[in-house]
Formats: sequence, C-alpha cells, structure tokens
Amino acid sequence: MNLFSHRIELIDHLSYDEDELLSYFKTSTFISRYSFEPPEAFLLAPILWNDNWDNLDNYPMINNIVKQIKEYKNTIKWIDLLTQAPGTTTPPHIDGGRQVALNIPVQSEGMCGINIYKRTKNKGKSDAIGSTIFDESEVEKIASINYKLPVIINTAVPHGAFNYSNFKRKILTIGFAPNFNFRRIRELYKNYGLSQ
Ligand SMILES: O=C(O)CCC(=O)C(=O)O
Ligand SMILES: [Fe+2]
Repeated sequence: MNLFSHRIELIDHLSYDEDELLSYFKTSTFISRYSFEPPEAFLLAPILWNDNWDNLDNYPMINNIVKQIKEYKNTIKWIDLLTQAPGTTTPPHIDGGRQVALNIPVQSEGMCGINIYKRTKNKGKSDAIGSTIFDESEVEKIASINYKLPVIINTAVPHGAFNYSNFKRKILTIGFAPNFNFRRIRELYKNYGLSQ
C-alpha cells in the first residue's frame, strides 16, 4: 500500500479521444461556481447536474466515457468541464456535493496538478457551493501530484489545484454521488473493475 493510496488512484484503462473532449471546452459557456480568488481562475462548466442524463446527448465522447463506468447511473451525479488559468492555484479545500471525483486531464502541459494536505480539525470557511476552504497556514501539504492520466481523487480531505504552466489547464471532472466515498469507488475499481 503506498502512502497516497487513500487519496489518489490511477485509472489506466479508460479509452477516449482527447481532441474531441477538448472541442467541448470551446463551445461551452463557463460559469464559475467557485468563490476562489480570483474567481475566474477556476471555472466549472456544468454538463451533468443531479442525474440530468439527457444533457449528455450533446457530448458523445463524455457519454462514451461514462458508459465505461460500472453502474454509472447510480454512482455519477456531476460532470463538469474545468478550466484553470495559467499561473494560478486554488486554496486547500474539501469539495461540496461529492467525496470522490474521477478527473481526466484534457489539456495538461508542464507543471500542473493537485496538492494534497493532511487532514485537519480546522473548520475552514464554507463557499457558495458548500465546499470548505482553508487558509494555506491551516493545513500541512504532504504532496504535489502532477498528473497526466485519469485519476480518482479523495475530495473529502483537503486538496487544491495548481497550474504553474503558461497554458490553460483543462480537465473533465466526474463527481460521484455524495453517498460514495473514495474507498468505495476505489473498491469498485479494484475488485470488480470501475469500468465494465
Ligand atoms: O484540478 C484538479 O485536478 C482538482 C480540482 C479539484 O479540486 C477537484 O477536482 O475537486
Ligand atoms: Fe476539489
């Protein structure tokens, strides 16, 4: 068991076309549902909210990806296109509305990825979408992970994104329903195959 096995896990057998995913970022309207500073540093364009599966008809490659995930209609609740501005970080936070996410890098050049922090008893501050935001000084960083392949991430413990490159960073982020935690989703993946 490696040090981060309860925080992040590589998902190495999904198949998808990156260029097609990239094209969705051009057509979507970006709405920031985060209160990170500056707010435009980290934009989430919602594709699927609360099981509104009809929306996916407009995004065939995303449809193709979710169909590779076992029991997707029971487990997946949110799908967002996330764009992070060059030279920005997001503060340490715990996600609102989900405990675990499958993040697929779509455009990820150079030094960008996530920071992982120790658990904390600190209460942090709530933001507009129910995430809990911490000051950097309230938490201890344990790792920076520059990931270029799909991963599942434990978003119920403090984490934050960084993009020290000169390019926009773009990821597809698939949020599981809040009753599924990282361990459960990882077990689905390890024991039965997250994909079907
Ligand atoms: O940008 C990332 O890789 C992680 C972003 C994040 O905070 C999340 O997916 O919950
Ligand atoms: Fe997050």
